[in-house]
Order: sequence, then structure tokens, then C-alpha cells
Amino acid sequence: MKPVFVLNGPNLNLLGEREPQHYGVATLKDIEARLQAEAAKVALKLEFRQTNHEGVLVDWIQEARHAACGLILNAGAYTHSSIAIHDALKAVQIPVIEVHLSNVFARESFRHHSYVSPVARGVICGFGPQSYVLALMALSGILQENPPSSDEK
Ligand code: CA2
Repeated sequence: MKPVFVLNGPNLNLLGEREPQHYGVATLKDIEARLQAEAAKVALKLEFRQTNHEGVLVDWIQEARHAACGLILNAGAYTHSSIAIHDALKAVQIPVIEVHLSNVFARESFRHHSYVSPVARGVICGFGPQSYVLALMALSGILQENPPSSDEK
């Protein structure tokens, strides 16, 4: 089985350092460790990455088309601005779950629009690090219901 790609966008490398009122105290390494433990329970492999660069996210989304069985994406602030990421996701056949740590709808209005949501299978936001775990559980359910065909594995 191919891994699930978990892709994280700009500034998420700063988690745990500032803005705990929005993002909590866990670091991205803490989130990865927790998610790896949850993935092992449901027999999924994870490829967990972070970048501050929009084009790198686009490259990784394109890579996921062939190298991953599913995609969990926290595109950070690019969620609200990136048509390039929207277009890259349109070309993806595997299930994509959009995640956010914070409840973006309870924050500034510029965070209420997402270029990711229209091309995602579903969206989970507002549960802190648990958002990632819930996304993984959703993906695990989708993959159990619709297992990748043998040439997709
Ligand atoms: O809630 C989320 O997961 C977000 O994707 C986080 C982004 C934000 O732009 C989105 O609207 C919602 C921000 C990434 C983290 O930024 C930090 C900045 C300073 C310190 C810690 C994190």
C-alpha cells in the first residue's frame, strides 16, 4: 500500500512557539508522532512533510497523484490565496482531506474562503492536533470502502 501524504504549508514549522490561543502548544513534530501512532493502528503508512513554499506544495501534490493512496493537506495561509494549489488538486484522483488546527470560520473573514475546500473530499477544522487524527480516520474509512485497485497500490 502506498503511504498517505500529510502536507503542511507555510509557518506550520513554528507551531508550539507562538499563538497558542489559535494553534495550541503542540509542535509539528508532536503532531507527526501522534499521527504516526494512529496510522500504525489502522495499518497505514505516512509521509509527513512541511514547506513554506507554494511551488513545493504544488510539486508534492503532483507527486501524490502517483506516490500516495490519500492526501491530508493543511495548506496554511495558501488555503485562502492559492489558485495554483487549487489547480494542482483538481488533477488528483486520490481522496484529499483538508485540515486546519483552528476553526477558521470563527476567525477573520479572509480565512472563511478556501481554494482547497471545493476540490477536497471533506474538511476538518477547529480541533487542534486532533483535526489531523480525525482526517486520518476519515481517510482510513474511505480507503476501506474503496480500496485502491491493484495498479493504483
Ligand atoms: O488553522 C490552521 O491550521 C491554519 O491552516 C493555520 C495557518 C493559517 O494561516 C490558516 O488560516 C489556518 C497558519 C499556520 C501557522 O502559523 C503560525 C504562526 C506563528 C506561530 C505558530 C503558527
